[in-house]
Amino acid sequence: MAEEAKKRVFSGVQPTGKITLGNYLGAIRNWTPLQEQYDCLFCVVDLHSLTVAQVPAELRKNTLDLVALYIACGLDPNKSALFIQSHVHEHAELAWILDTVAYVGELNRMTQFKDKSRKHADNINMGLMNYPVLMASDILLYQTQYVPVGKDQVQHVELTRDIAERFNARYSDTFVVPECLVSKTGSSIKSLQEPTAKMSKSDPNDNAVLSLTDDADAIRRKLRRAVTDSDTDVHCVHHSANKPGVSNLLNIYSLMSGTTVAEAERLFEGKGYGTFKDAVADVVISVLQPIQAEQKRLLADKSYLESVLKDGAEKASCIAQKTLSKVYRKVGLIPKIR
Ligand code: AQP
Repeated sequence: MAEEAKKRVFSGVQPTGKITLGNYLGAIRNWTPLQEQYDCLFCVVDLHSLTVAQVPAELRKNTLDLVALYIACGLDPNKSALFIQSHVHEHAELAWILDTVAYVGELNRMTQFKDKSRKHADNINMGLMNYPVLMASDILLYQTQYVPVGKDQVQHVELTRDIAERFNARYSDTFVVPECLVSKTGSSIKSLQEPTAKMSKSDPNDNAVLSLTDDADAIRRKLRRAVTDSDTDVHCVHHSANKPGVSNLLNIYSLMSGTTVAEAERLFEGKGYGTFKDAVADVVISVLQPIQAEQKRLLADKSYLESVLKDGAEKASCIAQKTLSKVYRKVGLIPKIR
């Protein structure tokens, strides 16, 4: 009997700055176990990052740093295709076709577009509005079944489903309609300074963000300064609206140590915030230090990283070409004469 084809998983992170603990717990860390079961493609979505102003040299550095970080976090190039979005030109080409299927009204309603338009009022470019269409292209190009993302990206995956269904209804069955995989616990890590807002790598307040490359001193300092509450004891209901700061730290502690939030609460019951924050720092440092060492080692081996990226782009291109030529045929474009 023929072996059943593995279902496909696609996800990516933008190289827009230092990768945060939110990106790690909401996305990258959850990708690693999926490699055993699915046909996985993980991408550094550099084209997306151009929707906000980037310094070209920094973008190049951030992109390679992120590739090395993926591997250091446990993504295995022998199991998954690891590649850079701009190395597979079909992403941008399919996005153009999908642009003719997506409606301005629905793009206008996207929360991220509204947030980023507010934050970058001097640069509300078409790319910022089109971001979800490029993301739909990333996903649909690979006939993806599952998209593991944090909560903030769920709206975009839902739009991707709408676009896929609309295209399929208009031109006959073409795309797999993907589903979100959102982890129950790490899907929304909050800012250390404003714990009702998400932790974001583009946050201008460095104290609000735990970056995966922060050294032990920085991690401890930022956690000590993290906003908690006026009480002195830790006894919070998880995700309590009254104690979002403590709730966020308990969530981080539990995810990084492998205990449940209830166990963590019991452990710190009656203890002051100072002891609690130091314990959170200890566990964050102990998880991040080996990742940082491995990332550093990989970055020193440029030819290895290049070979990973070459293989990843080849594998991705193979699938992408098939989907794009099918799409071009369906919409009525004449295939190139070879
Ligand atoms: N705070 C978070 N908690 C859980 N998951 C998160 N993700 C982002 N922030 C958190 C998830 O990380 C993946 C990659 O995100 P992205 O780089 O594509 O863009 P983003 O969602 O806009 O992330 P940032 O950090 O906020 O980037 P900037 O500041 O550049 O906009 C996604 O799966 C996302 O859900």
